[in-house]
Order: sequence, then C-alpha cells, then structure tokens
Amino acid sequence: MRPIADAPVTRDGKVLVLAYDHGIEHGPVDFDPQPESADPEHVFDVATHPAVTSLAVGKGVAEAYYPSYEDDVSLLAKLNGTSNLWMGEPDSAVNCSVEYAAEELGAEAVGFTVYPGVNGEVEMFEEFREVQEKAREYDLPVVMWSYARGQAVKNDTGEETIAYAARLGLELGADIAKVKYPGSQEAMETVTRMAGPTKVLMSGGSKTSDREFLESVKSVIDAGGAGLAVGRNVWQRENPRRILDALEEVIYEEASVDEALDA
Ligand code: FBP
Repeated sequence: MRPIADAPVTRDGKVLVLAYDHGIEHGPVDFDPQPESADPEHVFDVATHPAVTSLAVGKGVAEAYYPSYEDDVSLLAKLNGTSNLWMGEPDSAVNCSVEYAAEELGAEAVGFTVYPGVNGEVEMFEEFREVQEKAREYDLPVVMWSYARGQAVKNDTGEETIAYAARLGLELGADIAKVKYPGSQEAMETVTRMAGPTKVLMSGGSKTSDREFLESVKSVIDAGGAGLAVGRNVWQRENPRRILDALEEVIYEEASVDEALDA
C-alpha cells in the first residue's frame, strides 16, 4: 500500500522538501555564501516556514537537532550519502536504517539516493528494495533521489534520461521521485507522465536568480509535478524566508512568477 495520500510530507498534495544533506554530499564549501547556513539550527528555523513540508537531513544532524524541532518541523531522514571526497564511481553509503529513522529519530518520511546507470546500480537497487519494503511496514513515504549517472548517461538533464529516472521511481516503488530539471515544461510533462502515481519533485540545483528559479518551479507545477526538493536556492540566500514566501505562492496558490515576486 502506498502511504502518501495524507502523509505529513505533503500539503494540498504538493511537496516542498528543504534539503540539507550538503554537509555530507558537498562539504562545508556550500555554506560559504551564507556562513550562518553551516549552523543546522538556522536551517531548522527556516524549515518552520509553512511552505516547507519536510526537512531532509542525515542521521547525525537529526539526532543532534531534531528533538528541539519535532513539534514544528517534519523530518525526512536521508538514509544514504557519500562525501565529495570520494573519487570512485558514484555510489552512496547507507548510513541509517528505516527502523532507526522511524523509532529513534522520529522521521515521518525517508529519502534514499539511487544512481541508475552506475556500475553499482544492482546493489543500489537492492538496497532501495530493503528500504522501500521496510518503509511500507512503518507507513513512511519513500522519496527516491533518482540521479542517472555513469558511462551510458551522455546528458544527465536530457528529457529521456530524466523521464527514465522518474519512471524508475514508479517501477521501484517510490512514493516520490526527485529528479533534475529537464529544461522545459514540455519535457517535464513527459517526466510526470512516465512517473504515473509517483509524485515528481524537481531538484533545486545551484543558486540562480529569483526569477530563473521560480520560473523553473512554476513550469514543474504546470507540468503536473508535485513541487521540489531544494537546498542551496533557499539557504544560500540572504533572506531564505522571502524566497519561501514566493515558493508558497507558486506551489500552493497557483500564482504566476510575477505575482509571487510582487507579493
Ligand atoms: P540543492 O537544491 O542544493 O541542489 O539540493 C538538492 C540535493 O539533492 C541535495 O539533497 C543533495 O545534497 C544535492 O542536491 C546533490 O546534488 P549533486 O549530486 O547534483 O551534487
């Protein structure tokens, strides 16, 4: 059974995951543009904004900070992750189990990265199976970070690649698939069609202008996507609440980008 319908990870069927696993995935360099973002407390505070449906963090950050925020923030435990110092084929160590996320951390959803196309794809898919089946036992929605990589992937943001990445979310039993933006609303329509009932989220990516960022989010929503999972485009901004106000308009209120920017 799919647990997504009235899960806390959604608002009116839409999703805005604030992603903050960058300390492991990219390292402290991501915090340089806005040094206060190195402090998890700052980002947990940002995540109390009503536009945010959950905050994605790894086990250690959750253990240290979530107890103070469990009434105000919904926790999405990111179960795997690898540092940017790793120079091998893309892969991701499993750092936390579903049981630990549910029982010890108090997570209301779990997230797991798969890299379709890499040499370790078989093992990653098998790890995902264990996560997906255990999450069903706990009635936790599963978000699959689906990033096609490896030698066969010539263009990791091409429509075909992203549609395949999203489809794998459906095939492997993810409730939500998080994929890179394929560049246009038309391409995103193909992506959401391929994902069927699996909700599709756009991955935020590196920081861009307010307008460029909101226009891509708007095209995802208009294409039938559920929203986005975003990190740097929120907490690398001087005023992260301002962009969350605008995202709230675009994602939940069907506002145009101009309306959201003027609000
Ligand atoms: P951003 O919005 O900052 O891109 O964060 C989304 C995210 O998926 C993070 O959860 C993750 O740390 C990062 O992107 C990984 O990005 P990449 O693998 O492309 O470097």
